[in-house]
Amino acid sequence: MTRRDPTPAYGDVTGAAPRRRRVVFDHDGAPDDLLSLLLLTRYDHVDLRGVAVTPADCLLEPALSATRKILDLVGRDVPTAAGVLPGRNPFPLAWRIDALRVDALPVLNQKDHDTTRADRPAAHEQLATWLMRAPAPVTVLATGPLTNLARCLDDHPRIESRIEEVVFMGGALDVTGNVNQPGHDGTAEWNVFWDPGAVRRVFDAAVPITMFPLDVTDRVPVTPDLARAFGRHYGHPVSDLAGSLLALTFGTLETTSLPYCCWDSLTTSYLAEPGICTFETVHCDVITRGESQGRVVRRSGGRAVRCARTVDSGRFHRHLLTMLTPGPTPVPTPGGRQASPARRADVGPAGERGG
Ligand code: AGV
Ligand code: CA
Repeated sequence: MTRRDPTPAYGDVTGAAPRRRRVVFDHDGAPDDLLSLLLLTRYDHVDLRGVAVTPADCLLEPALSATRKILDLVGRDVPTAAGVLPGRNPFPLAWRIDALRVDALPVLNQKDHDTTRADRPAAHEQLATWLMRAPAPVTVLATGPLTNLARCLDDHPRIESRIEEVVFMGGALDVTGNVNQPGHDGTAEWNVFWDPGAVRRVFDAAVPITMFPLDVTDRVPVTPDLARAFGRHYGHPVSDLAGSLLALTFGTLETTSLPYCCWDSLTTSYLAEPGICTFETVHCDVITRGESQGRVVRRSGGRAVRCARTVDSGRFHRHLLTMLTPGPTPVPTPGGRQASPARRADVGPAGERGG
């Protein structure tokens, strides 16, 4: 398989307006994925062409329902699709049920929603259609496993040339993984572990890949200060939802001894403010069998992947607050300093802001 060098025209890192992108989003329904969806809808320069839900870190039905309710809340008419492909290593049910809680949040149930919408065709088929129909190559943002994309590449090899960049939350390069399962050595990150073969398939494709491994996402845990900052904007649907999604992550440290991080939302922020992180090109491989399955390793001669290496966590927090709250607010920074956001999104109530 030929490999294109992963050097696409990345967004400006100097703070100027990000370039326009067509985006297809494939997420797996955890609170952080749904926060990412909300964030993505606030980016004026992003033309969101479809949202697929992978049934990995969620129960499919409530995650799909919550996805549609979020799009409806912000007045966006974007097609959705249900992932039907299984992963090899299931997520803990205790995490997957979070989607039921999100789907029941009052802010997402201000009116009756149509629950009879058809979910066909399945996400991996729909993905091909979205990519082929777009007038120019599309960014695939994946904050869950790469199962749909991998199958789509197998079934429709022509889509390769329709992909501008794959932006993926996954992997753990020089840090410990977050999989704590019998028979596993703990070196893998969950999105890769769920379907290691899918990551191998995407690594084999001639598409530029930008990856956000645990090395960098470990640096952006959900903090009480960040979650509470949204309370100051109580009454604004977008801020309420953002704060509620963050609140739902509390208790993770107590039950798993690892913090809940802004894994997916940091990855998503790259589309708007790529300068929040710095990057390094790493030659990678993925282990697909045995006790290290799902581990992404450095290997000379391996697949070149652009990996996020450092993050300005204060800037990331300001980004979230700027994009997801309606008005000026003191923005807490990790060092306790106060900084004012550079730009603020219009975060009006449902329907105020069209797609
Ligand atoms: O490994 C991080 C990925 C991200 O895409 N997910 C959560 C984010 O959506 C899996 C995950 C790891 N630890 C978790 C996870 C936890 N404690 N709770 C829920 N999901
Ligand atoms: Ca996820």
